[in-house]
Amino acid sequence: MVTMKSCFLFACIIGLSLAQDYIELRPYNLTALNIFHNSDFNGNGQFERSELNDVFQNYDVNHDGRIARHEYLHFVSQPLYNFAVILFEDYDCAPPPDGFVDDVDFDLYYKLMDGNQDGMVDSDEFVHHWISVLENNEAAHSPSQPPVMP
Ligand SMILES: [Ca+2]
Ligand SMILES: [Ca+2]
Ligand SMILES: [Ca+2]
Repeated sequence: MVTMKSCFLFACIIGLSLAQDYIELRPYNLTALNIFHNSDFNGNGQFERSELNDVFQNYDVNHDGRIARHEYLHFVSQPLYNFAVILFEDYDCAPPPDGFVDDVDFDLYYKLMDGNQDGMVDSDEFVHHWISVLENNEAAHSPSQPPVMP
């Protein structure tokens, strides 16, 4: 069911990307915190396992409970397309990768974010996770020649 929960994981960034060739994601800690606030739908300061489904539900265009690669990438445009390709491979983490992100992948990915393995992802864990994702994939989301700041 599609609701007005249109805060995709990168909604804030995708919105900008419509008008810009270049997206500045630094400082990463602020970007990560921004993503957290857009993903903590009930605003309780925790990113619950169910909220991972909420984040992705609008990508599931044909409502079969899993996100196909093309469904995910359909929502992403340059300059974040290459980054999104990598992100989808990260999300499709349950072996073997099958080109779909479903609950098995979500379970595993959620455990990956849950640094202290207490079954709940708090804002620190979420931010820590996304900072390393942003750092590790810098080449995919940053142009080789960043614009010169005045
Ligand atoms: Ca929450
Ligand atoms: Ca999968
Ligand atoms: Ca935790």
